[in-house]
Amino acid sequence: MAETSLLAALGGLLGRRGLITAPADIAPYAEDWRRLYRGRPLAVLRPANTEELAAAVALCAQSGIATVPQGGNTSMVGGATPHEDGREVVVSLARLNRVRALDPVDLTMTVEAGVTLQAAQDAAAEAGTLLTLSIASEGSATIGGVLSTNAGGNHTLRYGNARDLVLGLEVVLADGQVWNGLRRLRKDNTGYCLRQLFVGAEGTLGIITAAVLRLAPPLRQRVVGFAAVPHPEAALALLNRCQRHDPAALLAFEYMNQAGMALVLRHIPDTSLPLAAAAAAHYVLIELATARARDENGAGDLALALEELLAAALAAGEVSDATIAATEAQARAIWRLREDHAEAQRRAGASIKNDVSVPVSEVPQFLREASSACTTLVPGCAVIAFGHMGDGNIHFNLQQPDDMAAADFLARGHEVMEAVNAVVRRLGGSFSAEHGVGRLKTYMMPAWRGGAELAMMRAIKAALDPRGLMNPGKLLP
Ligand code: 2HG
Ligand code: ZN
Repeated sequence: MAETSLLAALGGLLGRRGLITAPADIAPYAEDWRRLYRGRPLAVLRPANTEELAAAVALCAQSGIATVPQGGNTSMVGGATPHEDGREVVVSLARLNRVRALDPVDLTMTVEAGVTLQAAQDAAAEAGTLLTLSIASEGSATIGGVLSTNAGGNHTLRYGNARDLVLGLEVVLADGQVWNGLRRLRKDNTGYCLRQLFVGAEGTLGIITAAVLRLAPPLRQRVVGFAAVPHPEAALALLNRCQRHDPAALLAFEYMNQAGMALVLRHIPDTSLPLAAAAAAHYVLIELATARARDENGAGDLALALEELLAAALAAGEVSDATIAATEAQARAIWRLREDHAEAQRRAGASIKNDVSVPVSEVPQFLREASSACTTLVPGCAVIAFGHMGDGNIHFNLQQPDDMAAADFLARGHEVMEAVNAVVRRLGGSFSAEHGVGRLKTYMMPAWRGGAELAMMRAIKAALDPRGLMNPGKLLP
């Protein structure tokens, strides 16, 4: 089918709301959040339901047109941005936005791919349950995207990654077939675990249209603390202290350095440091939470527990200053200091991002070695290091030097990422912790996942998408 007849057929199938072809309307779907890539898709498809999407994928396959699924378009690695060749359509899942079912007894919810993570969290909370996944971009990121990238975020140390929440999936396959695997069972040993193939596949094997997610009982107490620490080793000792105190209470343990905090305070309105002392070199955010209520005598009070923990850490020299949020608003303000790092970096100019993980115990060593490697390579650049220290995932990002053009700085990207990756490799870590491989990091796959591992991935790709029409050029080199 020629492109014009394909577009006519897609128009007939999806209707006016379901097909976008005007260049101005396509533009927002053609560029990634970091503005690293700008593609030229043939069209943007906005199907109203799974059946429409399946039929559209079949039509595109007949014409040899590839599909690029897109949720909230918050990828940090260009995973949802089309190429420049005009042989791809973007598939927006935005209209698949229903919570199909929620069962507070089973503790499961069945939710469509286009529902934002925040809307899914809200629906779970309204039913007196908890959807445990939490990421900075949850207001825009969608269920389809967080599953396709196996997002991690703030609560991994307690509840695992997106992958760990998936009980069932519905997927549109490369030829337009629909696989309905929306089972909500905790035990189901019936061969290969197909759903896990699609989680983290970044849309290269099929398009996730709905999922059954595992829920948790709601948290009855939550307390957020914020502390200045003298060095990363002290942060690690504090993490260890929290875990020894009560591993079941720790919900989040996040790290931030001074340069990142300075960017947030400069670029994000209405932010301020909640500590009395002047700026410190390193900060941590600690959140404790439990499903247990405190009893009338105050036993099991988490705020008290955190106060004692921080006092002991202060005495041991692990902490130089600390505060505990007294209200919901204060807790939210502390979390904003951490979660607005990405937005602050975007407003500040060009950045090179390394979403890496190392064993938790190696985080201090990693920070030291990677910082010295990068500042040697690009003198004057700011090291913006922050992230999910409790699970070993650090966002080791660099900000362009004041006296360097953005393009010149970004041209050093590969070199810088290789220098960071060399440290990560030495410490037994991963070059892609939670954002995925996308388009940015495909070239790294052979060096990190070569041999039998990459061969198995290619075999799976060839079996499920023999013509290479599912998000081509992403994940696999
Ligand atoms: C976060 O933890 C996100 O805020 C974004 O994963 C990290 O901008 C980044 O590198
Ligand atoms: Zn993160």
